[in-house]
Amino acid sequence: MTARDTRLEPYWMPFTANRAFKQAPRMLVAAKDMHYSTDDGRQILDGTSGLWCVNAGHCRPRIVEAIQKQVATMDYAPAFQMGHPDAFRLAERLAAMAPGDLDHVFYCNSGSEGVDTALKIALAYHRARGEGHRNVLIGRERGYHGAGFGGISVGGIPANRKVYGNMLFRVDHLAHTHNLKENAFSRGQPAWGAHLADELEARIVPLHDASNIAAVIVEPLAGSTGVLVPPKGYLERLRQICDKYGLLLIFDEVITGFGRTGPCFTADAVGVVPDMMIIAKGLTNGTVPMGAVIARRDIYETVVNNAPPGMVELFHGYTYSGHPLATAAALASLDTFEEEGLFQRGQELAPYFEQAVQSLREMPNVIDVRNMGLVAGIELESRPGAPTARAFETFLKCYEKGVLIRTTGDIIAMSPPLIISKAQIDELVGTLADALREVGRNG
Ligand code: PXG
Repeated sequence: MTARDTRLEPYWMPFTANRAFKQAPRMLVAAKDMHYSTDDGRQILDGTSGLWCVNAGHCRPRIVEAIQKQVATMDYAPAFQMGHPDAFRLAERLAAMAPGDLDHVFYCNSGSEGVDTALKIALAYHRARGEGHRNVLIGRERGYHGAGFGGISVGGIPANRKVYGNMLFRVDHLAHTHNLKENAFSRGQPAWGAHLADELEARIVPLHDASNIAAVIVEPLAGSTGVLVPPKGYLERLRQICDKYGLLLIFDEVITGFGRTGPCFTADAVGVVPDMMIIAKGLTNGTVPMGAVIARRDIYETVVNNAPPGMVELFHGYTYSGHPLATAAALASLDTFEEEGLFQRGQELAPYFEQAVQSLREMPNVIDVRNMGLVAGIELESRPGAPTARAFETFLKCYEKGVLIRTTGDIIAMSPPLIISKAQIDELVGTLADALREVGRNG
């Protein structure tokens, strides 16, 4: 039986136009390094690291072997009131990699669960400090924090609000930082926009009163809503204001972690230490689902030391927290990143990547190109009356031509594995340029 013989109807696909897909499916059947193979025998250059997660490239031997070995040795270990050594080893390594005194790691299975976990830890922390009234959570417009009710509430995506409402009602949002008039075609962090952080102090703190606000959560670089690169000084300013009013600052580094914007974390790239960091995706190189929250020591100690001895301190966790396959995959992924110097490699390639993607400004309908590290967003002017059509046609054309990109609205995102070569950057960007020209001819 080939993939083509498979009945497609029973699978309700996530974030997918199900009916259109099932009429013209795109099936991937294998992957190696920079490429996918399709069921009709084509090679597809992976310009998106899967969904922003396969940072070291596909089916890397060390990671594959570690997972195979682990599943044959101990398939599962209970996560509550029991441990296994790799969960502790991984926490120690992540603590060493994380900035500042972020040195306690709570495991979950996805970015969405990581977001829920961080928000709950923020509430638990303030309660342990005797400030349980601090329960307002501040997100940002155009923020994406996964698909849970917590994440969609602090997130800022209108389509989520429209269908699911805003079920965490003690939330507010900062304005997003996207501004084409001021920042179009910025290379790296835009110069304009640090002052947008001042809204936290000027509007949000006075409105809710600082004594009621638990935390501010932002993606240091917003990925899903179109690669919004933080203006210079913006995250620094958020940090200062959070410090001034006792608000926790949470960086959602689900997309930006593990070398995407340069160093391991974007917190490092901008020199800002948050109070908690959410990671997932690249943590296991996309192989086994895993997320985690890394919290500052004081947060852990405050919550833990506030509970009576012998009692569970944080009423939270998942059956698969620290799953042995995930910890094995994560340890092997960190080994691969380290042995191959992949974060360094990404940083060295970034100027070449920037030069290549910025050349796309000459293509039809392109109204912005933005980039940082090995991530780029190309914004197209929407076709009148048909928003998203241009970008999606471009995606389909690229796929026909053997290149995988991602689109959101009329924005194209590229986030290739850090093992990409210069020739492959040329192929990725060259193919996209051809596709943009062809789509431009359709109007
Ligand atoms: N936070 C951020 C910043 C994310 O980007 C999540 C949380 C949720 O992670 P999980 O593992 O629950 O999906 C994400 C996920 C895309 C795309 O192409 C982005 C994500 C997922 C799938 C596609 O924009 N981000």
